Amino acid sequence: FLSHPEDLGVVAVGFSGGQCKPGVDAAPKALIEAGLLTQLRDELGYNLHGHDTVHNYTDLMPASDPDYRNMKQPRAVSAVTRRIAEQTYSHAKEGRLVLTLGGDHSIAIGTIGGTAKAIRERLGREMAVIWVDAHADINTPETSGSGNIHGMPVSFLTGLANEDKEEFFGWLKDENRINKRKLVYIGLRDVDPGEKRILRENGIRAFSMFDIDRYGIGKVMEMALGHIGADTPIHLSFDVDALDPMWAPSTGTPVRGGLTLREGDYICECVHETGSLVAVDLVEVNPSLAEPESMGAQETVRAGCSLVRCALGESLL
Ligand code: 6HN
Ligand code: MN
Ligand code: MN
Ligand code: MN
Repeated sequence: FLSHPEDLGVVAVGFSGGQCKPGVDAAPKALIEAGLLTQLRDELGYNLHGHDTVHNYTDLMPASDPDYRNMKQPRAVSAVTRRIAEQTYSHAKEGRLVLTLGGDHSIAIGTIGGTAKAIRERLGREMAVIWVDAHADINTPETSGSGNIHGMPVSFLTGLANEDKEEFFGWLKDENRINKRKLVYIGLRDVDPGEKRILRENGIRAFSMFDIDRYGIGKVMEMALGHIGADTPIHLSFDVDALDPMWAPSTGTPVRGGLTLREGDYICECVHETGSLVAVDLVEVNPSLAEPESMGAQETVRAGCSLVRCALGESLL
């Protein structure tokens, strides 16, 4: 699906407005300083594009941003994700693999919105999304208890949440949306009651930690990729909190009982192995949440680097 599979479009997103804890905007810098992009270039052989800037989108910040339909900072998140969608779109339109380093998970409205549109235009295809997360992030503004938009991106992307006003995600069109039948979750263990109802009523395929314990990660990946079907472009959106806090403690909404680092890497390796990967997001690394002496921030950054390298083919012999 990629015209130049060795060309990698990088979007480094220093944005934290989809939730309330400062620090997640510093993740791209931390990941890059840990050597991630150098490794992708020197060890994995990618030609990097757009990697020189960490975007903070300050020019898009509204002077005032009161809640709307229960959403916190809706104008900022809408404007920033709209810009991100333009960025991922232009990389994907060139046939590049797109890597987005978040940032909180609200940014997936932009990353997926942009690649979905480019894949439709270039290939005439609907892309699939593999969402790896402790959470389902499929609250509508009305079902959300927190009002944090990082808990809502999938509802906007699937059209389960809708809004006409431009400044509140009204810019999202059908061409940006994904088919809920081509969406698969892996790693869920903290899903809100309203989200469970949405998953059930819409028949959305989800593999929780229960399924991973029952079947093992090997079988779960077989079933997840089987659901998507061979030869379908895949966007992988990986929330680092899918990993157990033992491996990724420095994140805004940690939940115990998660994936081992090895299981996370395996998910990424399997997706790479399909040859159908068109975009990867790594989100919710927040280097300022762990106690400095615990080394938790460094551990989380290292885990994030490992996931990205595996998704981009490090494990191939
Ligand atoms: N994430 N379901 C909770 C909420 O606030 O809607 C948590 C969301 C977490 C979002 O981790 O990307
Ligand atoms: Mn090329
Ligand atoms: Mn998430
Ligand atoms: Mn999460």
